[in-house]
Amino acid sequence: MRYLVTGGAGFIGSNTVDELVRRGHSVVVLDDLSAGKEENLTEVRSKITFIKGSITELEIVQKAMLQADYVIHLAARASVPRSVKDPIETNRINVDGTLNVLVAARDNKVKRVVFAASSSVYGETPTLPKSEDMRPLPISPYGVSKYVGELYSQTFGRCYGLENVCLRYFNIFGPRQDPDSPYSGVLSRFATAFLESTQPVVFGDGEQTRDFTYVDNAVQANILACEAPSASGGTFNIGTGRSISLNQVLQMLQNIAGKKLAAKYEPPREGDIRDSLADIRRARETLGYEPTVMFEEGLQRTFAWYLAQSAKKVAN
Ligand code: UD2
Repeated sequence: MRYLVTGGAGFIGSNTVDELVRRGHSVVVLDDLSAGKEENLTEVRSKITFIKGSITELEIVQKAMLQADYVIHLAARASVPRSVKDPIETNRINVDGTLNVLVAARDNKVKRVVFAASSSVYGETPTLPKSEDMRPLPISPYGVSKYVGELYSQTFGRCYGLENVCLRYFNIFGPRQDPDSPYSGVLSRFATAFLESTQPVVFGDGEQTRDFTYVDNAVQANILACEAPSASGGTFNIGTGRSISLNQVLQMLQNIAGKKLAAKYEPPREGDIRDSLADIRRARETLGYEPTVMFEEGLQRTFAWYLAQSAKKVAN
């Protein structure tokens, strides 16, 4: 099968591409390298087609889409605080860009589009765990942009018969998550703070909770979502079904890294959700999804990866 992975040079994208290549599929990556890195694709570079370009340009998306069977649409401007700072840019990439992907998928008659949605669509709905039949109430422009992406995907199913699946990822982390931007995911920031013995910064009191999900689980979900026979039109939470607070994460990292670091507590971020936890029953039942790497093991693997990366840097 031929897969187009938008954002395929990014963190979740490149991990997905590795697995698709391992399974013998043909893969096209469309990535503008605004967040992704070509080095994430080093191991598979000779086996894939890489197109440097943005989903905001319909012509390029159309070109990348040629002969695709499945599209895994991951290209996005991630980050809640970044969307609070610049909602127009988040909308341009996440909403307009997604619309381009859907139009090109429709025109090229692809079998199915899998859209990377987000747990942020739930916003401050009080009930935990979050289940897909709860009404979304996003509290950040990022959450809105991901919700609109879902609505567009499903509407393309209804209007044009385009098969689609929306995956609400819950805080994915793991190797290749970029730690270098102020908007990077918290685990990449914390892990590198422990490596470099700098102070991890906690926004708020650290008692907020997340269903941190190791990237292999998201990769599994992406591929299942393309293949599962009765999944089209569906929205699925992709998490682990367990959550943990930032303070607990810091405690675990102290044990893994074998050092104690005092965190620096700063005011909470605008647009932040307090607690997040996935009900994953629907993904289990319809996609056959089952998280294979739970949090602690994922954190150990992730820390080991950042450690190896920094050793490589020193060696060069
Ligand atoms: C949201 C989504 C997630 C994904 C992601 C993409 C939720 C619950 N999750 O992640 O599914 O779509 O957006 O960007 O909406 N923090 C610190 N110190 C730091 C960095 C962050 O304390 O150095 C805090 C931050 O204030 C938040 C928590 O850590 O309370 C998680 O932040 P994040 O940016 O890693 O992810 P989050 O939850 O915004």
